[in-house]
Amino acid sequence: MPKILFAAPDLWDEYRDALPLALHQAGVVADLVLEADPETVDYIIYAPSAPLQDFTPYTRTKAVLSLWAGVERIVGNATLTQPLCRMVDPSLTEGMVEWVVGHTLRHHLGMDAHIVNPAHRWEQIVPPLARERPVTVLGLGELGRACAQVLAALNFAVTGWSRTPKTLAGIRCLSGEGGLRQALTGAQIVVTLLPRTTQTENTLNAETLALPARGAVVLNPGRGALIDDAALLAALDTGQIGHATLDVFRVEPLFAGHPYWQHPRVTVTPHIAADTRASSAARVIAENVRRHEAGEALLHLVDRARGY
Ligand code: NDP
Ligand code: OXD
Repeated sequence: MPKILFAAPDLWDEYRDALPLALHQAGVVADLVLEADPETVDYIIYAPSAPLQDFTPYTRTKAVLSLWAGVERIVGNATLTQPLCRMVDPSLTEGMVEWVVGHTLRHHLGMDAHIVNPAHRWEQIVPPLARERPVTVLGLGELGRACAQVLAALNFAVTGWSRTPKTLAGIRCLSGEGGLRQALTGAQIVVTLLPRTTQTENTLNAETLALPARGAVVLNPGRGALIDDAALLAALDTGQIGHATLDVFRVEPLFAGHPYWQHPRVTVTPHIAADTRASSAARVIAENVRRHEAGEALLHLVDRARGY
């Protein structure tokens, strides 16, 4: 019977029912524990809050299964030699699509002008149709692709950008360093859904923030480090960027007094764009344990060299 160590004790209340149920439904008979002699552990369920940092003693462990999609805090851990799987979960994707579409529509339709209108001004500013609104999604992975596809289904003029070339119906797909300039030039809404790696750090910087259309909106539900904060604040101050809606930050929680809290053209959401929901995430974990025990390939393996 495989032993599964749930290494994120602060999340146990959310998973104490969901995981046994999911394992049962997957037909996996396992010993699910919160503590164990490392040498006896077959699988580790991990989250960034996990106190576990040294994987060296886990000599028998077959895989580390992350409850988070982003793995930047564990992927470089030199003691981790076991396969690492990240979270790819339909509920996470659904949540991200809702956040991105909601905030895109807020800016596309100019909703703020009507929601906060203390002077009761009757000002008929008709927004363009979505087909006339260029939206660029940086990152065409599990989350970026789903967002781009839903935005395209709403008729937005969507461009997507990724590391490797892609073909997606109804989306202009660009890739590589050369494609970034083209992807950003003239964009009116830019969504960042890249992982944090050494290559993606400061993807939006003083130079690249100058490329979108004047007054463009930045939506960042990816990672704080994708944006050079000082460059973004400067671009907001000049009006080159009209608004930034930010869900993720270099240091979280965003500290009181951070310029983003004060800026009139910044909306802060507190890393809630897409939460990992225990019931569906537990099914992803259980399926991976089932697969590995059955000799099938693990799903959602992280490529250490790529960093995501
Ligand atoms: P994926 O790994 O599925 O996709 C990553 C995408 O980024 C891929 O398209 C990849 O290109 C692209 N990419 C990576 N590096 C580069 C680069 N150097 N240049 C161009 N493109 C690059 O990740 P997900 O879509 O699942 O998640 C994206 C991120 O979203 C996570 O890493 C995490 O940081 C964040 N996230 C935030 C949440 C929140 O609540 N705010 C919740 C969950 C995730 P290619 O396809 O060619 O490999
Ligand atoms: C994740 C996140 O990576 O919540 O799963 O940001």
